[in-house]
Amino acid sequence: MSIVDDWKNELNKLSSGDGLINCCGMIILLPVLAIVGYLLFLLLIPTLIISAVVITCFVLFNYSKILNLFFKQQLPGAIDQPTGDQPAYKQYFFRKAFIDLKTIITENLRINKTSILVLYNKIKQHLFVEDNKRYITRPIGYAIICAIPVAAIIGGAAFIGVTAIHTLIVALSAGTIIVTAMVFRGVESINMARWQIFFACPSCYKKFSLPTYSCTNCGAKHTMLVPGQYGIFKRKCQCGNLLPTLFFNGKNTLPSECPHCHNTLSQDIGVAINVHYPIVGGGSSGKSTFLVASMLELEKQSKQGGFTLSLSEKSDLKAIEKARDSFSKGIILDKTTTYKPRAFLAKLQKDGSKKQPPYLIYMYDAAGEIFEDGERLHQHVYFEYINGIFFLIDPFSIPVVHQEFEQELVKAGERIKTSREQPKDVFDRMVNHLKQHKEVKKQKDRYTIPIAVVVTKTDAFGLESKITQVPEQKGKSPEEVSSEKIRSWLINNGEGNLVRSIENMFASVQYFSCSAFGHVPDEKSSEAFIPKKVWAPINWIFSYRKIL
Ligand SMILES: Nc1nc2c(ncn2[C@@H]2O[C@H](COP(=O)(O)OP(=O)(O)O)[C@@H](O)[C@H]2O)c(=O)[nH]1
Ligand SMILES: [Mg+2]
Ligand SMILES: [Zn+2]
Ligand SMILES: [Zn+2]
Repeated sequence: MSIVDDWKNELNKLSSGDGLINCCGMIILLPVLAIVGYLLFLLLIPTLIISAVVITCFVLFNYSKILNLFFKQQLPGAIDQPTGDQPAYKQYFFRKAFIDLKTIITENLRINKTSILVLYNKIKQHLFVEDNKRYITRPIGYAIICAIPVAAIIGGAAFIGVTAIHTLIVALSAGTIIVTAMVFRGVESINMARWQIFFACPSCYKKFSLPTYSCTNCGAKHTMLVPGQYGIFKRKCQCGNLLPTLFFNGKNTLPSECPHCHNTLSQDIGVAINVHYPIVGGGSSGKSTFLVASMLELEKQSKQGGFTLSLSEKSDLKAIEKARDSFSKGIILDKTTTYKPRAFLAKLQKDGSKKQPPYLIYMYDAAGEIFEDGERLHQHVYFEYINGIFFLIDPFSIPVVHQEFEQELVKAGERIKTSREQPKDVFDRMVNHLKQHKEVKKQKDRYTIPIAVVVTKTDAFGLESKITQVPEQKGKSPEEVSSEKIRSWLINNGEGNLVRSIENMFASVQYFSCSAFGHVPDEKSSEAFIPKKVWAPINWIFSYRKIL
């Protein structure tokens, strides 16, 4: 029997009887009813309050119970797993927190619902029994039943409140983490920009925003190892290994590769100030030999103090060791030593400048003939970020000079191999190529990057003394005088057009002469090669970026 039927029966029982009795009954009943009603009303208010408090306490108690499970990591579905585009675990507040929040809400709802049902049943059991206390217990029961919806609303509000606070904490924490991560990312970007550091691949020459890093434990590839959803300072790899996300805590010590060509990258890329210099010249003008000689010169200079030189790539180290050996025996470098599809990397750390990052010099062996070939143009993409050019001129590729030494050259044979390409042709092709790279800065129509024009192989036929025989000019530094002399020599030998073109296109030009070998190679002699005047153009170009 329902509570309402029960109530009707009571009324029916009270209202049975006839006229007068009924009337008397009513007279007695009305004040009684009024008193009962009043008592019920009095009862209802505290009942409402008590029930609301009890239910709110229930909600909070249930929430704390679930929270306890959460802290003990016994929540259902507590197992975390790697998600997103990185092989790593997202930071708690970016994945797990939301799963936990959902679990906490559903669990809370379930427990609260059960609790209310239990309460309702208890009321029914204890307050609606057919005994002689029923005139007291029932009104209390009814009062409680009336209070339940009100209490449920208050309890619901408490539930929503608790959940909202929880959600807010999760959202705020996630927000704080993202902001902190962005700050650290920003600091590192600003630091890189301050030193003009960027990522450039020495193999495919493409610029990129971040290398792909590999986990030292499982080898998983992390394409976006930066502070963020996966962690601020460290991230947990799929294997559980913690990986640093910033350079200041050792990110660059992780194995890394170029995101385009997947070639391995040196640890110094991204943390050293990178500067890029192509060595441009026609085939056999002496580029590869000049590159090797310049490295040996750098090594020699570093031994005299002022800076430390280190080669970060194994292949470069091997090439230099082989070259050093050849030079010490006066043997011409073989093609395998001089063949260089990758940029040569040399790291220079100035003494006493620990606050400043070291310099990472990229030297490119830029064969002139490649400029002709459209398909291989991509091989020169580094032209967009070069800091200077070494433009090599094989003196014997100048028609006038070639003619002058024709007989000697025939006699020398392979000992003095000459370039077949005229320097002007190589220069024009290079400039055409440079024009395609709009990023290369210009001022008043002239490129601002310095160009060192280097006449090579001056050991042959007493060329060095011939060049320096040009009359001296007063009031200039030895370097300027030397530059003037070489410039005049070029003009006097029919390269006036080339000189004018160079000076029309570049704002900073200096002329140099050198011998990468120091003397004409001779198979019968093992006299060591000691590069002559190779240092001057390097020193001059480096001065534009204050490298030394
Ligand atoms: N005499 C002399 N020969 C040189 C010098 N530098 C390079 N060569 C020779 O010139 C030829 C071409 O040199 P290489 O460096 O391979 O030129 P690349 O094709 O421009 O890389 C080789 O036979 C070298 O031995 C130099 O300073 N003196
Ligand atoms: Mg070469
Ligand atoms: Zn690459
Ligand atoms: Zn791993």
